[in-house]
Amino acid sequence: MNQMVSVSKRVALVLSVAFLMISTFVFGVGQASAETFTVKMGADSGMLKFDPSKVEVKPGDVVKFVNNKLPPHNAVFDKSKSPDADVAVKLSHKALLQKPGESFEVAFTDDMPAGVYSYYCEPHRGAGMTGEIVLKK
Ligand SMILES: [Cu+2]
Repeated sequence: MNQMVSVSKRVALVLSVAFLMISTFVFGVGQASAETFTVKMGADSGMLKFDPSKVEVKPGDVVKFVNNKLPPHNAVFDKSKSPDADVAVKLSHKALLQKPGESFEVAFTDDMPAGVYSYYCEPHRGAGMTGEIVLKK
C-alpha cells in the first residue's frame, strides 16, 4: 500500500515537472518572438515614399529597409522628432543605397526610450519621403 502511494507521488512529480518544462518553453518562445518588419524605399507604384510609412515595433524587433523604386535612398532619424537625439543618430543610415534590392537593418533595443521615431530620406525629404517607427514597451 505504501509503495503504491510513493509510486503515484513519483508519477505526479514527473508530470508536474514535465508540465513546468513545457509551459516554460511555450512562454519563453512567446517572449523571444522578435519580428523583422520590411519597409520598401520607394513604393511599388513609383511614389517617393516609405512603404509602409508607419511601423509599430517592440524591443528586440528589427526594421529592414529595402531599396525598391527610384533610388538613391537612405533613412535619417530626426534628432528633434525622436524621443532621444543620441538614439536617433545611432539608428540613422546615412549612406545612400543605389541599387534596388540593397538593404540595411535597424534594431530596436530595450535601452531605447519608447515613443515615435521620425525619419526621412535625405534626397527626397522635400518630396515627402518620410516615415515613423513607433517603439512600444
Ligand atoms: Cu528617397
